[in-house]
Amino acid sequence: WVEPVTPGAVILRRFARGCARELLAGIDAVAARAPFRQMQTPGGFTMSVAMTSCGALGWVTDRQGYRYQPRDPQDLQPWPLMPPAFLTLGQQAAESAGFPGFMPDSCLINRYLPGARMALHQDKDERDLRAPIVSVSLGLTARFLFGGLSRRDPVRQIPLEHCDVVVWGGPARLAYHGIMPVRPGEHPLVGGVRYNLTLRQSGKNE
Ligand code: MD3
Ligand code: FE
Repeated sequence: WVEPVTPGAVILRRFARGCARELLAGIDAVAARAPFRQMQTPGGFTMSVAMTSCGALGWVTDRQGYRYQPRDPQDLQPWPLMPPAFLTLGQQAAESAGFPGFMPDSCLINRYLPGARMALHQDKDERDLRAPIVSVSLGLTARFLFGGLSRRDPVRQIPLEHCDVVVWGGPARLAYHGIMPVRPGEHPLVGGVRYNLTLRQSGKNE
């Protein structure tokens, strides 16, 4: 079922149910080549979320700043190819939400162990902010924080559960958002962890 969040954003509850195992196999395949790592923020803090990427470009952060780059900074190799199941799901979700022609060139994979969180932020490192972002939650439930276009706008908490897919586009694309610390638990398929895939069109398309 479809749950509107705000203009431009919809939650497709359980949309990934049919492909969860394939997505998890894709995560394992990517992580075998480009392991999860906790990156440094430009301010020098270590992120509690561990990340890796696949596709033509991957999102990285270090003391130099945030950016997308074609190679993994750990081994200077190109990022792993995007698993076909990621691309198919992302395109189907975007289309269902009213964004046909979504061509993601990057998927950031976030891994949350208990206690990991993501502070309120905007995603604005992508070159074309007209393209939506598709996010897929797997494993432990998270309390997602959703604010407005200003950091001072009120923040809502929305639970995101296993196989929920959210499409963020239009006026929601630059909204502040984050994740509360993940609580310990055990998911029958995924174990004691939460994964989030975010499919992005990070470079220029045309
Ligand atoms: C709203 N990830 O990777 S997904 C991120 O669950 C990120 O790992 C969170 O925020 C996570 O940048 C939240 C939901 C999400 C992703 C991108 C958005 C919400 C968004 C972009 C714009 C607005
Ligand atoms: Fe984000």
